[in-house]
Amino acid sequence: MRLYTFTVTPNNRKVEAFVRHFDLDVDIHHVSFKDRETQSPAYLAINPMGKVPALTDGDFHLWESNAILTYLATRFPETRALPTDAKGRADVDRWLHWQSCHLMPAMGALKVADEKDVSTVTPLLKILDQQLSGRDYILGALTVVDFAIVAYLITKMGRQLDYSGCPNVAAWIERMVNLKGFVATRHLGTSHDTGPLRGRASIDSR
Ligand SMILES: N[C@@H](CCC(=O)N[C@@H](CS)C(=O)NCC(=O)O)C(=O)O
Repeated sequence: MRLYTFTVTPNNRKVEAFVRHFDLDVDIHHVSFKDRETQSPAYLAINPMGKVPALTDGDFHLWESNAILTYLATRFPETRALPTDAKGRADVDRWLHWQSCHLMPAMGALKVADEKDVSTVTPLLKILDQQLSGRDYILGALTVVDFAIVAYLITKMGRQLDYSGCPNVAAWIERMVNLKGFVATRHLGTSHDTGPLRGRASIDSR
């Protein structure tokens, strides 16, 4: 299996961190979309979207980071990172869709905004905080969901949010960035997860 990735973005880092955390037998191949390597005919044959990450497993080509995470967890069941019962699996899908349909757009909007308005992100973090109450990880045990979601909160923008009103999220982020896979991908990132969580854009505690 080969993972095509460009570590400095959340969608890429979530997958590379997963591979490195569990020492999966996956060849990690860095491609740079900044140098347009993702637009080469050879790469477009793997991912016609011309984006990273992508995974090849023989002649099977898979793109979309969350699909890659669940595929890896299925192919490497020893990770125990993907529940197999119907409700557990639905719970994983719920949070993966939440990440791509709600968290990602909200964080993306913050990244490009001139003035940071956290009113879209705040309710999302509150919901995550409730879910993490009494749990070390989002579904209790460590799953693909933790990798998918934390990758968005340890970007430069994610670290600038004020988590004082979301103590469970703050504790979980610290737990996650100290996992082997995120430590191993830290040096490849830009300013992800350097320094403590700090408040600039404020999330109140109400
Ligand atoms: N929904 C996709 C998003 C993939 C994506 O947008 N990748 C970005 C980096 S995070 C990319 O390759 N951008 C380069 C480009 O659009 O040319 C996923 O989760 O994998």
